[in-house]
Order: sequence, then structure tokens, then C-alpha cells
Amino acid sequence: MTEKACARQAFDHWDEDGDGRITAADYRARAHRVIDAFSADPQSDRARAVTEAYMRLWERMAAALDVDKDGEISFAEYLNWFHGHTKRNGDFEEALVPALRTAFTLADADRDGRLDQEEFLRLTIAASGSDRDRAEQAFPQIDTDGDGWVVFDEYIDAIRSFVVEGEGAGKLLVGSGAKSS
Ligand SMILES: [Ca+2]
Ligand SMILES: [Ca+2]
Ligand SMILES: [Ca+2]
Repeated sequence: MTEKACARQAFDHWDEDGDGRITAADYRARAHRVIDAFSADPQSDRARAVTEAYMRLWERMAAALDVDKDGEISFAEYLNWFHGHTKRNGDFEEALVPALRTAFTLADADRDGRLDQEEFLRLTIAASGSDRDRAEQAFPQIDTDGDGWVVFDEYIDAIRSFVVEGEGAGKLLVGSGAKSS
């Protein structure tokens, strides 16, 4: 995949309402989709942690990417940033991991720190815009030790390998055509 195609895929992944701009509304909608997927009370601590983490992620992304400060990240702005930052793990770690952690925590209904396949499917469909077939394909690849459970580290490793390198099982989660819109 070319760098531009990779950037487009990632951009579309975050442009939740598909209007060609990434805004605070897209991040809020993404957080709400995750909360809805687990029928969580939006006022519960775990649900509010998801919304807050996604809004912090938005603020961080906007500060770095919204160069003309119009409150929106255009694809041109995204692409500029993408050129310089895709190979740097630190940005990924700092920005995205806390949001994914709150989503994972919400998905982990019995709080044992791991997701069974059904919990994993619901999380990835909501948080990554993946469809069910792709998420089912991804599960055995992400469950790298094959114990039938996905722990947070396995989940993050897969997403990271895609975000940073454009490869791996994370591609199945964020891959093109994953969204119906
Ligand atoms: Ca949008
Ligand atoms: Ca802008
Ligand atoms: Ca496992």
C-alpha cells in the first residue's frame, strides 16, 4: 500500500460521519458508538472514561494536525502529518493507547483483563469500523498465544503494527471497505 493510500484509509477511519473532514464531532461519535456497542450507561464511570479519552485524543490530534486552526483536520493536513509521523511509535503510544484502553476496559464486561471472541468482535466493529467478517478473521491472528482470549497487549500490538507499519492483522480491523458508508 502506498503511503498516501495508507493515509487515506486512516483518515477515512477517523472521519466517522464521512464528510471529508475530521472534527471533534467524529471523535465524539466514535466514543458513543463504542459505548452503545456495549449498551453501557453513558453516565457510568467506564463510559465517561471512553468519551473523555477520545476527546483528549481529538485535542491532541487537533493541536498537532489542524495547522490552519479552523477546528477541522483536512486530508491535506492529515497527509502532511502522516508523512512525518507514521514511523514514530511514540506518537501512537501517547495519543491512541489511552483511548483504546478505555474502550477495551468497557468491552471487558467481567473485568478479567481479557476479551473472548464475542467481546472482541463487538469492540472492533464499534471502535475500528470493522465489519464482522473481518473482525472474525482477525481474532485468531490477534490472539497470538492462541488461548482463545485477546488481552490488551495483543490488541494493541495488532493495531500498532497496522498504524505504524501498515501491516499485520490490524489491517483486517481498519482495512479498506470495512465501513459501509
Ligand atoms: Ca467528519
Ligand atoms: Ca484545518
Ligand atoms: Ca490470547
